[in-house]
Amino acid sequence: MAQRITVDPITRIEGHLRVDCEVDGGKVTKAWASGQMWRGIELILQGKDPRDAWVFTQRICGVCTTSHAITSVRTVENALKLEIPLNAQYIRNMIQGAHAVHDHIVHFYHLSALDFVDIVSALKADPAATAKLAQSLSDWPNNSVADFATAQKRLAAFVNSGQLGIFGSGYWGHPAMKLPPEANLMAATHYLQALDYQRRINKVVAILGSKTPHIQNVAVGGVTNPINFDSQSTLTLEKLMYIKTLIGEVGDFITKVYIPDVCAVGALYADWTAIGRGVVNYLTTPDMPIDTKGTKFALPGGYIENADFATFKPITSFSDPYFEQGVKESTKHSWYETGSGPLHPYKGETKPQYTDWQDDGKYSWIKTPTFYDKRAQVGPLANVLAMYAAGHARTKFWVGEVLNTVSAIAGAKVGADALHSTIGRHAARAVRCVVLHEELSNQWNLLMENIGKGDTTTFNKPVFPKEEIRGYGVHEAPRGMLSHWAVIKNGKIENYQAVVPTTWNAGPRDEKGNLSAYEAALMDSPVADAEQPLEVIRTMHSFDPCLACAVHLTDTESKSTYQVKVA
Ligand code: NFE
Ligand code: MG
Repeated sequence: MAQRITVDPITRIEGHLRVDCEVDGGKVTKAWASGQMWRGIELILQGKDPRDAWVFTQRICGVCTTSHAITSVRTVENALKLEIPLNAQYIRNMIQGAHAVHDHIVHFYHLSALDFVDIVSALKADPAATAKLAQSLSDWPNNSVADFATAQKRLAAFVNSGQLGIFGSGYWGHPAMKLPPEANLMAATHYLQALDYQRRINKVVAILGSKTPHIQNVAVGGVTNPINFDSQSTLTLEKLMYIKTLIGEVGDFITKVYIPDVCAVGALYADWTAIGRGVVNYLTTPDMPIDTKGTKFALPGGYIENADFATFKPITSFSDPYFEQGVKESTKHSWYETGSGPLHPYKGETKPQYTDWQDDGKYSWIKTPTFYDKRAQVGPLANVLAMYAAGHARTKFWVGEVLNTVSAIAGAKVGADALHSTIGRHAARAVRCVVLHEELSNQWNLLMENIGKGDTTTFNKPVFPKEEIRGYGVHEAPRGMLSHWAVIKNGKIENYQAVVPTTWNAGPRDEKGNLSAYEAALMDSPVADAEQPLEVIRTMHSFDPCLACAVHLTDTESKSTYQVKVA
């Protein structure tokens, strides 16, 4: 008989995600993903000055704050057909690159590695054998016997205190945990080291953005960082050199720790390359514009259908009609009025209509976006596949490196098809992280060169016409393609819609009943113990859910903090 599992909320994500599954014969046979809160930021924006929208939209999330800020100003700039000074593009690119590198490191180590790594088992490891294992993977200087012994003592003190704190609800000793104690100690030690490196790269965001989370330095028309090497209150040479140092410090951590760890987890959990495939239409946007008009990019993007590289269609500019015309959102299964069917975001409506949970009806606060009426998966995997299909040299290089390393550790050839999976999403995120890190250095060089030419411009003043204008902004955020859409009249916002990465991946069933990427990825997943659905959590975490973004919308009912219900 089928058993129903409800995990509500899923933890180690942002926001309130509920997942329901029916499990029969040890496998998932039905799945539902649901956003459990609503805030209505799209409605708050109506009537506001478009130059202020970024300050509000940035509050959609506490994680990808920079993403919503930058996307919002791009939206208004697109409506005004405003060109952006090169310095402003480079500074924004550096902020988004540094932010994403921080975000990807945190996601792997702090939000998801413990789905595969058993902290309690790490206490049984031999530090000398752990050092041997780690040194066989890379020459990272902090892989010494002393490093592992010290980390193990810290963990033991924590576990022996009897209060596991943030590690309290992990499924330690679960039958699906397969790493030997040494691999667990290696990863747990790197978990602690990663806390330091994510902080260093996030400093780049704080310096350029004046603070993080929630940067302060963007404006419709550019950025508010005056460039003047002679004044301490501006972006000085000293600050730029410090940024270069911070970028340099994090590079080795990515190539010598993050990449090898993901490869080792991928190889030792090779069965997870066949789980969690889900929706394999992939949508991603080009990003890091390197001209003033948004027509040339450091990083390509586009659409791939049905996991087939041959179908790759690039998105070529920040005003490409191919993207602009392809997006619609359905509310058939969401807690909003349905009206006459799916709507393009310029015409998008946000009229809440709560019905309680209905398996076959409405069951989520998330809307359901489609691209030319098809479901799409967004995120680092989509991004890496599109950059690969577009021939981006460094992406091709790093995908090759990762697949070779995984094959070497696994002792069997692992091909690109393995990427369409739960573990593939982690591998792709690591590839994206290193590619972004390299591009971050390039953007620093471009900025320095441009300032060297005597250009210190960072802002073009926006002027709003009386008549109605509309525009959209896109950005490849850490969790995937983000777009904002605005209709502006007489200098005021008439309509504003955000179609967010987690909205793409986690929206409920579409008009035709097709599953979201989250739901589809859960289908056929093994579940060894319905009371401890670790496998479900692994696949959900591989997407790096952000429900705050997905519904951009406060839970007024208090809920218990963590429950798994098996009916
Ligand atoms: Ni709230 Fe976000 C990212 C955006 S998410 S984290 O990345 O945009 O779906
Ligand atoms: Mg929306």
